[in-house]
Amino acid sequence: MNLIEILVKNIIIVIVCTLAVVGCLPKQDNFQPENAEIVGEQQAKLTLPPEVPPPIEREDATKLIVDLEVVEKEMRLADGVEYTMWTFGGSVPGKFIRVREGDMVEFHLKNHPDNKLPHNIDLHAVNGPGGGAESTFTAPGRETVFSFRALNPGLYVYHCATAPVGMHIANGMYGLILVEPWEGLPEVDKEYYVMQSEFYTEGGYGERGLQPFDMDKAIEEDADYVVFNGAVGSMMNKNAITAQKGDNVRLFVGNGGPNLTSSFHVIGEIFDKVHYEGGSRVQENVQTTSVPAGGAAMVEFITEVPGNYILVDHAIFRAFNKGALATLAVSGEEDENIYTGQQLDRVYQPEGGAIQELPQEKRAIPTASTTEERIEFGRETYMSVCQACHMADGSGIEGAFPPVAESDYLNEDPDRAISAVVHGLQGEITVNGETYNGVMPRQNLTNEEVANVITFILNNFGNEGGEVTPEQVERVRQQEASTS
Ligand code: HEC
Ligand SMILES: [Cu+2]
Repeated sequence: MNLIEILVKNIIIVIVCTLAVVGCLPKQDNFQPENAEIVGEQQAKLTLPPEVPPPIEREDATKLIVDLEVVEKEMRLADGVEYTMWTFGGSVPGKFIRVREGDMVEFHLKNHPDNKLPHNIDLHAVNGPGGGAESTFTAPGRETVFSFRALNPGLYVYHCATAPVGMHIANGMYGLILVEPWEGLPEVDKEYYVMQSEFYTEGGYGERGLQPFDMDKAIEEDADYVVFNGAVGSMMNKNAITAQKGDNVRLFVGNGGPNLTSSFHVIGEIFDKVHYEGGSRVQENVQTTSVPAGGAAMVEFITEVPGNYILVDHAIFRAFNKGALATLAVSGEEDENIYTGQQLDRVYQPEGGAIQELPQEKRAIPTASTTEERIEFGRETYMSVCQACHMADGSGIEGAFPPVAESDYLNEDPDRAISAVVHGLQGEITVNGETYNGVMPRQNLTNEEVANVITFILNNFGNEGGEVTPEQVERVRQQEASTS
């Protein structure tokens, strides 16, 4: 009786297994990507950051053709700062590639004839020597092709691996490829592509002009810029990424390095889910996730409260002094049941109450010869130094950073504004009838730069106009710091 029972059981198991392998249902447990039948072929749709191609809806695995062109060109790194970027697809980071587990990816790497150097590609999603690098060494004016089966679902970095590898990566040659699991990722409302990386330039942060790559700084890991999506402010103001209150947002976060690990954080959000290291496991309720150089993570969260959420590398000097800031703007109705008041306060003043001085750093700045020039140079200083707190339109942040737009505090006595910049400012002040009691750190700017930036503010944002000279700044600098 026992024997018969066992026999029957085994026969049933064998039948069930055979059915599953034959594949009456694309069941996840039995899906074998290497054996998935390839049906037809398709051109992959690639996207520029911060956009992500739509989820894959196909029934079958397919031959997916990816065309990626390397383009070397000058691009904006910060306001007034250009850099010769080497790009995958014309952008830094390179175009986002979305494939599905089981697909046979036919990869075409094209090196534009105007380029100066050979390049290749190492996709971390590839099982095979060099992740494809060995098969894709491509001289200018040539195209190479290789194919790989997408075996491991996850989010992967790709990068150039041509010697000197560090230099090719430092010049912008990285991006993300998503291998969607066969059964797909859970549906969300918004998906964005965010990739951190550093730049090493001969001039310091903000120094104008076309900046060459600095190999010594790169070896020392002494980055001048740490940025999201290839430039300071690439996702701020009118380029901010957006969501509606209540949206489930998924960020595909990568780190191209070449050297630094990102402490990726969104100020005022908690990641409900993190596919840490871009893999299959999910951690829940995470504040900051580590994204190593050459690594990635998928983070998901629901936007409960409207407002601006700032993406940072929480190695915080990188955020406020090297450019690692981006904005997610969430629109919708307030919900006091979840949140009221004091937004952003803790992070903009992480070191507490004392006035701090920024380290001395020399930079070459041009001398303004007209008021117009002063305003123009001042705009650049404002956008690189002041906007982090006072916002691009001068509106400030309620309860934390006073507006410099239509500011009575400023218009009544520009010397007070100069003093705030050269000495720092703390203690209670009243701006347009609102009380602020924060700390503005002393800014390490030359008299010329301060004159420029205050003149810029006076002549913008609905203020009353006027010009501040470097001599006036020097006079205020000699006075005591005002602690109102
Ligand atoms: C780290 C954040 C931060 C940065 C960067 C910053 N400020 Fe401020 N600023 C503040 C805070 C906070 C106050 C209010 C201080 C207080 O409450 O005493 C303030 C006050 C001011 C005021 C006086 C009040 C008003 O709104 O008119 C002016 C003018 C001003 N800042 C200009 C600037 C300029 C120009 C820059 C750039 C060169 C700059 N700030 C950079 C935080 C900042
Ligand atoms: Cu390259």
